[in-house]
Amino acid sequence: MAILPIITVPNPLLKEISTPVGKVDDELRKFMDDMLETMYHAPGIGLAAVQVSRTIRVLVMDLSEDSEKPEPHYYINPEITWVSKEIGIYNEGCLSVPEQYAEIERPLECKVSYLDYDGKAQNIHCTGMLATCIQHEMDHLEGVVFIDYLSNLKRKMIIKKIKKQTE
Ligand code: GNR
Ligand code: NI
Repeated sequence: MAILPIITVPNPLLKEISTPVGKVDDELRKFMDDMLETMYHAPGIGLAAVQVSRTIRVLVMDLSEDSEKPEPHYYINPEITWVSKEIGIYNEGCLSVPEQYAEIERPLECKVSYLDYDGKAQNIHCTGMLATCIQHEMDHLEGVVFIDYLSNLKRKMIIKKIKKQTE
């Protein structure tokens, strides 16, 4: 396993649309294990492949509490098939926007179809933190980061701060 470097805004890769995965094989599984290790190390609760510089439609997530045993989840070629009319607000962060947080509105619930670690098709109904996190991660696959929902001024200020931090 390996810890991969996580890219931060304004890296132009974060604006790319990720490509569907053709085949769930051992090379992909090894990469997803590295993504998971990178996410735990950060630490974070989710990670999209583009955040470690690979523009493929793969997400990893673990929403278990620190005290519980780990519950890794892998989502390959995920698609949102339904969203609720009800909207929720959550104070979101992102490993590609370090130490910056903002209240973001999203549908409270959604349904997602995807391939799992074994390449098997799955369908889930997401609520709570899972719904928030999976929508945040799926935005990454479309080249969208949560700060893209903020005003131009707020976004510019955040990018300026991060440029200073990473100089
Ligand atoms: O670790 C993360 N925490 C988080 C908190 C609120 C809403 C979304 C997230 S996802 C984020 C990890 C990340 O950047 N995934 O892309
Ligand atoms: Ni993120």
